[in-house]
Amino acid sequence: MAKKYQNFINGKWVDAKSGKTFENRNPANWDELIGTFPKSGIEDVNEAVAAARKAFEKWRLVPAPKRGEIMKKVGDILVARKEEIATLMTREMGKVLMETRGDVQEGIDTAYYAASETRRLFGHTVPSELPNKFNMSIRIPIGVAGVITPWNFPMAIPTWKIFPAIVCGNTVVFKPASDTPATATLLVEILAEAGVPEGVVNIVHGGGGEVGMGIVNHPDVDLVSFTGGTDVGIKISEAAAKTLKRVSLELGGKNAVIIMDDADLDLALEGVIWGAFGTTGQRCTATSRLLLQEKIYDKFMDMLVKKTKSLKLGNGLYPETQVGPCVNEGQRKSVHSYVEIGLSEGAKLVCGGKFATDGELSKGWFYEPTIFENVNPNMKIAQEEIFGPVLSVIRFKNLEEAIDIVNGTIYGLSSSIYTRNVNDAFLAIRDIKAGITYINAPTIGAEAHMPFGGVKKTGNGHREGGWTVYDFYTEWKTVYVDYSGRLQKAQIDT
Ligand code: UN1
Repeated sequence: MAKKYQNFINGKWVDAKSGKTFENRNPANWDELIGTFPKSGIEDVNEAVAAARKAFEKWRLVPAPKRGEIMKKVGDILVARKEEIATLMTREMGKVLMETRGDVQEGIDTAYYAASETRRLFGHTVPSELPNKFNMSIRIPIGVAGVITPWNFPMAIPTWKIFPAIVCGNTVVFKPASDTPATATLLVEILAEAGVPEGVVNIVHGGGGEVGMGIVNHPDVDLVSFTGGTDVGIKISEAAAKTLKRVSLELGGKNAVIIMDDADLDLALEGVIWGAFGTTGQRCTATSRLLLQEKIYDKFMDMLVKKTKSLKLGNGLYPETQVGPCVNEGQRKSVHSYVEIGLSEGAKLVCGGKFATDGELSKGWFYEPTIFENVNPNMKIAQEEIFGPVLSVIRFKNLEEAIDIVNGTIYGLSSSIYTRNVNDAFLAIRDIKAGITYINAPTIGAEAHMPFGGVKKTGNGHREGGWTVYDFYTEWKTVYVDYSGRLQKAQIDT
């Protein structure tokens, strides 16, 4: 019997008020049911927000280092249960075990960073312009945070949002993607086990329309953090404007790797394969465009196609598997529709381009790793986020032209250049319009203690990760202490 999962509201596991449920199946094998989950509605959201609001009044008064002690425990439990979580995650969304272990590790790193940050959370003290007066600015918690997360990093991304939110003294209503509700539930169980008090973190399962937008529209939710598609991000931003919520958006990408003639091609090959086909291309940081300089074009294409054809698809639990399935039927269809668009635009398909259905693969959403060449930078396959194992290859003459191509999309998340020329590396750092630039490394591989996010339509200016995310989850209070014993008038008593 598959497990029956529940919402967690005010410290209690409960069904959706409507009693409705939805199923979650293994994308590598549809016959395997992971569990059933509550299909919640606005009444469940309301209850979770009320619980979070009530819990906030106590939680905000707990000294930050005490909140940090709980966070340290969360990290320790994640370490102890890493293998169990990674296995469940692979069954639930398909990426290979090595990667799901990495996903949990990102959560562990985020936990320990958050724990240590509770002994900093620095403010500023600055001199006053008046005598016997003291000026400082301090960070204060904001209130109830709505956290809406995608399925491609079912542990890492929720931890990037929930951990800084709660160590700053906020409380959380968490809506995970409906493709990865089991991993999300484990995370909430672990938070409770580590001693996070009731109501501080609540999870409400269900669809984006009802639960997600229910959170965004709720007048008692003060801030929303969302990772997902750009279209949805814009809708969230518009809706949240009505209640003047603070919103952090991590949206699409169309990340490119530039390979210069002088690059170490073996190193670049490994990076491109990992960036384009790791997580089956389902990362917002995935390598989706490959720019090859003229002289190495043919040689690198040969190496790339050979390697790509050798990739082993399969169930991510098997040690020999290198590429797992797409997460669900809709995603695989969408990937295939982009392949059809590429063909109709006149790009040349050099490998892949179809469902992978041999043997055991016939029961999962597998898609062959796909490469297009002769891609014009303006084609749809070179402009739109595909979120699957499809790589578009573009030829260029010089660095200036390459950087123009890289910058020629609406997105600006990750980017990379392979070169041995330090001058070219620094020109790329200066001129590529992206939140992240890698030198001699692929477009994926962000570390938890560094700012993460993008420019242009990849986001709205906030950063996750590192020290920067703490600006999102706190409000500044400015404090003046006048110890002169008389009325001092700023700007007037000069
Ligand atoms: C994402 O793709 O949504 O850098 C996040 C990386 C990961 C995080 C990716 N550490 O690819």
